[in-house]
Amino acid sequence: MVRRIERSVQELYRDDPERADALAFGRRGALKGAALAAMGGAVGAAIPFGGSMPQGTLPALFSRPAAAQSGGPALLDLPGKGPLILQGERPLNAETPETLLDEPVTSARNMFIRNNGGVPDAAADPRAWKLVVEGEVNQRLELTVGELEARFPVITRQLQLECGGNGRAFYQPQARGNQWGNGAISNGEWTGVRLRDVLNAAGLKSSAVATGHYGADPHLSNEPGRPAIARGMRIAKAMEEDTLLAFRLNGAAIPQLHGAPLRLVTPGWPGSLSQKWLTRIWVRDKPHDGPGMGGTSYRVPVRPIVPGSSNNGRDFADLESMPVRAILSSHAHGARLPAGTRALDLRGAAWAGDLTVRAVHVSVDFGASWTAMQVADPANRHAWQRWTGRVALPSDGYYEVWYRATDSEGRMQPHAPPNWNPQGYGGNPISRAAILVG
Ligand SMILES: Nc1nc2c(c(=O)[nH]1)N[C@H]1C(S)=C(S)[C@@H](COP(=O)(O)O)O[C@H]1N2
Ligand SMILES: [Mo]
Repeated sequence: MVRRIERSVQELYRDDPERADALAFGRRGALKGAALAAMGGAVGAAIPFGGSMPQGTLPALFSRPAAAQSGGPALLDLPGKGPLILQGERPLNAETPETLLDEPVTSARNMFIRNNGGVPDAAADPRAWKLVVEGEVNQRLELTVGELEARFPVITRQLQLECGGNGRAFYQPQARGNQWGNGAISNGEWTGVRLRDVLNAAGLKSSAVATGHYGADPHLSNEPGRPAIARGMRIAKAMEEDTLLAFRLNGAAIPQLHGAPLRLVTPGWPGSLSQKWLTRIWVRDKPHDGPGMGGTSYRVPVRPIVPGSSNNGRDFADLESMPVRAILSSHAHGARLPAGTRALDLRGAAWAGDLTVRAVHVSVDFGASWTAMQVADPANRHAWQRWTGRVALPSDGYYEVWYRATDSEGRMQPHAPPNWNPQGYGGNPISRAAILVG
């Protein structure tokens, strides 16, 4: 009997998770007796805290592919880059597994890759690369990278760069686009000049309300002059002290894939505002309208819409500061630890767009109790924050490490990704990593 349920639960979780859930939890909504044993059979171990497993939530082991599993995701194999999770080859997109984000400063090797078009050829003379600043300015400027560096104060900052669609994979029904988990984030150390200093040198007219950004990457159609993406932001963000025109990453030249020789870094806001291979800033007298603006692009509903409904973006607003999120970098989802392991020393990072992170909590008993982790201050504003902490385990078995950050305004990561939208922006649910001991 138990064996029959066991097999069916495991298969059902794969084929029909809702029925599996109903079968395992029954009418009382709690996992016990034969059903608990069956669930243990399905996850491959006893479940010490099985009594508090929530109904209606797919066990983490079945809900997220583990990189370690056979049939797991394809990995990137490219000189200079780590084994990132391949999301697509044309355009080239790859996500960083959380365990590769264990470095306090993200190496170029481990940075996620997000392209909307092609990757342009490397500039023959990077110092001679030109940036044009025009539009609602008193004086149009044309500056080389060499001139930018010579003329304006050069600063270095650790800055979070997170794709607006990070966490998209958690939306149900599925949202359109790369199915990022939590790994479309980096915290590199960028060197450059402030966009604000350059805009001030050009002189903003009183009509200047927004920017529009252009880069040298070709559109996938190869149509000359057609931008792959050209987004823009409110002038206030452009004038913030951490918004950089960057020409170095981690003390070295920026790799070609990451926007050499000049890119914007607009920390805390959707990564699409960090234009790579930057050639032109167009200062606008109205919100920018390039590809990637308007409709449902990088925009979220002002009032919640029915999940899965089609909507052309009426009553949507641009996603600006990114929501709070934590990653776990010390243990891979699906990891197996030796029998007898009685504590987990956990590490990770957390960030919250323009805000900071006040707390990170971890639960290993399906949310019945939470342990506060130690959260370090950011290296500077807009850098992520590292967290560490220890949780005890009562015995061998199947655990889920649930990790959840709280921002400086008290907002926590929710249980389910909030505010469903067609392109899946802002999905920051509590994360769950399956860990097997013994
Ligand atoms: N020119 C250009 N800049 C771009 C993009 C692009 O396709 N073209 N993609 C943007 C998006 S959507 C993101 S999330 C970041 C990713 O930066 P990375 O590839 O260096 O990690 O670059 C942004 N800048
Ligand atoms: Mo992005």
